[in-house]
Amino acid sequence: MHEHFTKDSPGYKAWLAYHAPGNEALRKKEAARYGWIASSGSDETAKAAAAELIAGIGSMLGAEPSVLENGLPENGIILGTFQENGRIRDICGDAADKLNAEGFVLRTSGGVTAIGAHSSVGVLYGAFHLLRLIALGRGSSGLDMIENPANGLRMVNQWDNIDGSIERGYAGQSIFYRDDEISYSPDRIRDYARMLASVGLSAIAINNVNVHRLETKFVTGEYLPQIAELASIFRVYGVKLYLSINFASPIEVGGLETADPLEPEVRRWWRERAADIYEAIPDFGGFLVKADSENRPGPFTYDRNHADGANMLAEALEPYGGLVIWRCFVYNCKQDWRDRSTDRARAAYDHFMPLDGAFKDNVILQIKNGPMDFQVREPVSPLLGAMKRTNQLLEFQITQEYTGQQRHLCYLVPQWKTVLDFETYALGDSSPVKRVVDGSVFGRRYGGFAAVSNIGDDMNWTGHPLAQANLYGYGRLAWNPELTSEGIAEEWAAQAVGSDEAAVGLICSMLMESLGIYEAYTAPLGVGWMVNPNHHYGPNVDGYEYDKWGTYHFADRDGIGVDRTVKTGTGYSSQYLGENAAIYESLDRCPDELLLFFHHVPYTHILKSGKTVIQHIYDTHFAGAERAAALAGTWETLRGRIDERIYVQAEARLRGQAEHAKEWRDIINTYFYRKSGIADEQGRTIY
Ligand code: GCV
Repeated sequence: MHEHFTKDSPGYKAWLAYHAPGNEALRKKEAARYGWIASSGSDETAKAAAAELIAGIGSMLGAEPSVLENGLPENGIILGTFQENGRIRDICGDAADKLNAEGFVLRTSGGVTAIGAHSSVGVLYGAFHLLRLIALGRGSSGLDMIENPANGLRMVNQWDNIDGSIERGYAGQSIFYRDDEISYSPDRIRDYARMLASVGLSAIAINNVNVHRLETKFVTGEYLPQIAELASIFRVYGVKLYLSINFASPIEVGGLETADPLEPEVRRWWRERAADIYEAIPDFGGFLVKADSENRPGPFTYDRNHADGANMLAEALEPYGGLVIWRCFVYNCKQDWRDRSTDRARAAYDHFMPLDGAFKDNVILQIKNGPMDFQVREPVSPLLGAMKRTNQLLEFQITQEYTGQQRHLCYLVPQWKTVLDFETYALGDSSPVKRVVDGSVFGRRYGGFAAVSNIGDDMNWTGHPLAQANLYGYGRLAWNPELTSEGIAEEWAAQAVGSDEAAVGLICSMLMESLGIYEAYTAPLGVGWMVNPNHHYGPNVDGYEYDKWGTYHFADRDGIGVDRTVKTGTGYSSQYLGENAAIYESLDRCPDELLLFFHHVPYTHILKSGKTVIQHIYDTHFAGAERAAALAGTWETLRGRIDERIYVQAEARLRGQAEHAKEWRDIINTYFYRKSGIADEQGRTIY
């Protein structure tokens, strides 16, 4: 069992801490407004919504609202579905017609605030939103708002293994598994479900996409009863459970001799598994599949393509409304450095673009946001927007595998916003990525966001307490990609840290600066990698240059960068549509921040900024290390103004980051000084 679990641990309540607002007058006003609560829903989700309001309002406003079974006093909250409650329907009026199945209306009429929706989960989302408004001091005046989630699928992927480890996890062990067993605290799972639902997340794959021996059996009767129990906890909060499956399961647990997707006995085996799963979990979400990727089995073994593999599984899940989420992270992981034509960045497009239109309707392709692998800076995957007849899900990585592993502060929301706002030119010039993946550009039925979660059993969930902002922000963006990075940072900090406005302001400024700082002292100008192979932490400029999983920057004494042009390189730039292809192909037009992703240039090449590449490397690395030290300094000014225990958790990490940034600075600067022989114009210390 998970013995150290306690809800009073610092950071445990995350953004659901429900701090009392600092402004006493406001608190009194709101307490008067929300004095009672009447809920008409009787299912578990409706009850959870009411319970959350009671606890949250009690904690923030000083008195729990009274629960009304009958009668309608003046100042309070009435919540429920339009079907169940005529009063709510009347208050919400025709706003109800503008809602989809998960949306909600918040509307005040006289002293009554109604939370109305077509479904209990919509009501739950409305309750969490009202609590958020109260926490932010925005709940005191009359409300009139309609919210629908922009994306149908809003998912997290746990890369958790049954031995309790988490692939790329930086916040302790799994909250789901321990010592080769499914083992968890129901309370902790419930609190995770609450956190997910509070930002509108609605789906979870509970095991690693690299499906090992025991996890392969999750689709069998040996594990299904326990998995069904987990599903029932998540169900209350509107979160559907998915399983990552092993493509070779028919062989490994089914005793068949093949997993060929066109073999009738293999298809039958999967249909039987689907029947068993839906018997145990009637609202099971579906399968998440990593196939023919990084040595995992897949349809290529049988000379079949990915549509053959995905469609076989889709056929098995179809009778129950289940989905197959098929990952596009398929590439040759054994590139030889002499081979300049193989290009990992090209791989997803090269594999999947020819299959556009070949997938069944209940298949969704999950595409990583960048074509390589969650580096701090990559161009947007050209596959997004290219496929017109295929459902698409955008995959982000909340866990900070390449962005400081939750030891460094790196608020990723601005990076995700750049991806979401990227114009794909898929249909004229109004098809940004966010509109492609929500399904609207091509009228697709399914679409949305998936992301690798960053939580573990550390008491504050994410190790670095400020890394909670990434999970929070991911959920908020999946619900509404129009929200701003600053707005999300403010929301998170005010709810998680408390009501000292100046402190919240400082934390927000730290969050907003952090991505740029991390980028400044790590790999330059979009070239990526330069980390230690395997664990991916810390500088190692040639780590991947000389590794069998080769991923290159091609630095030599004359220059650096990967030539991905059509004219002289791998041709990757041609995978983009419209202007994008021309911009990336052109050395003059390519934006500085992606220059070395697309072009191999001499160190003396002049950037748009007016600096040479080599001077840019020196300047950003000196400045990046200084800015990392300044982050730690800013945090020190918060001592005594926020919860001391949270203060201490982050202090140690920020100091460590400042030290580690110096190591990055020195290793990168020395490497390029020795390669190029060109001195720093400012004569600073380079070892
Ligand atoms: C789950 C990267 C990570 C792997 C991960 C893989 C993936 O390569 O380093 O740990 O495997 O991505 O997304 O499947």
